[in-house]
Amino acid sequence: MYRFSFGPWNIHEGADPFGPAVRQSYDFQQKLAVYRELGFEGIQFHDDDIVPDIEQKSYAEIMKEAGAVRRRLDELGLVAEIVAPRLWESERTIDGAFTSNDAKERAYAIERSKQAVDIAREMGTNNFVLWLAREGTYIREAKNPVDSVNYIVDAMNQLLEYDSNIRILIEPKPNEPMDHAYIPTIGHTLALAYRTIDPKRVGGLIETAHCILAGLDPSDEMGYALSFDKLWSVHLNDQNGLKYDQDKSFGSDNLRRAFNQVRVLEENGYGKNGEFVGLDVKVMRTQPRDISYKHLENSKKMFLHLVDKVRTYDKEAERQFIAARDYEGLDLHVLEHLMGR
Ligand code: GLO
Ligand code: MG
Repeated sequence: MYRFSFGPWNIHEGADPFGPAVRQSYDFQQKLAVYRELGFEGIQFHDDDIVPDIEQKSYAEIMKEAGAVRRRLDELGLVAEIVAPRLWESERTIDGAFTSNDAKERAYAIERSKQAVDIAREMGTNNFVLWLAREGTYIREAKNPVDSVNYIVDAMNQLLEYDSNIRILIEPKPNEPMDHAYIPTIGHTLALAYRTIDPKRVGGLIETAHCILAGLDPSDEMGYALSFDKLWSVHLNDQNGLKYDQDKSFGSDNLRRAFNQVRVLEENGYGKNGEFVGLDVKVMRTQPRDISYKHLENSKKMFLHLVDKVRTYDKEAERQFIAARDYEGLDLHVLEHLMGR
């Protein structure tokens, strides 16, 4: 049995860099109702999804509001899967958070992250996600790459020291909003884990689209993390080639690539230690408001259809094709299975 999650930002108003919102917002309580209706149990949170206008509030107010959200989730039978500090929207992190050239801004990023660790504790999760959005450059000369990596390690160490239960899940992404990010792939992520004071508590969250943007295959990236026991969450979605980050519905661009992701997860027992099948999907801007969460429903449905495809796949035939080194035969075997032939 798989458990599914998504973030409240996945139900959105349709604004993009070229045009404003086209749908009225759903408020937080309405979004919680959608989780229940669609059979999702886990919520992926940013600190300010839990406490809006977080920068304007005192620590005591923030913890009080987080406590109230936690009680509401308990009532609804929902759980917080992850908490992530939204470090990329503040006026104080324009040049990056942990890698800003300004020491005051770097200190702010660490303080804000420690506060988000406290929020995670309040929400009952030890999964602390870092999507390192602005830890990179628009032009190479703007930052020192060695110092930048050291700053990220130092920030992680401070967080690991601050709370002995949290574990850090880095969500790598190669670009956007930056031209180049310092931690673009799961390989970079795991190397970083071993430079911290507690490598056991650092792992990864792999997003399909981010792997494709790096020119890599998502199922191989997942396999890499699984071989280290460090795939602690996923953001399944899809992406049509090298362009802006699309966050399409899972399986909608390339069914075979989606099949291979489900296969590597299923065959390696993903979910057996409580990991969620997380989605990070955007609905099309054209979608009417009252059906603007179909992308979530469809992505979950596709995942389950593909679990079925993995379980009914003829592995003995695969073994024979491999033994004969007949990869042309294997290719057709996979395609016909996906086509139901
Ligand atoms: C953007 C990321 C972003 C993160 C989220 C959780 O490209 O995928 O949506 O997943 O902020 O940290
Ligand atoms: Mg993501």
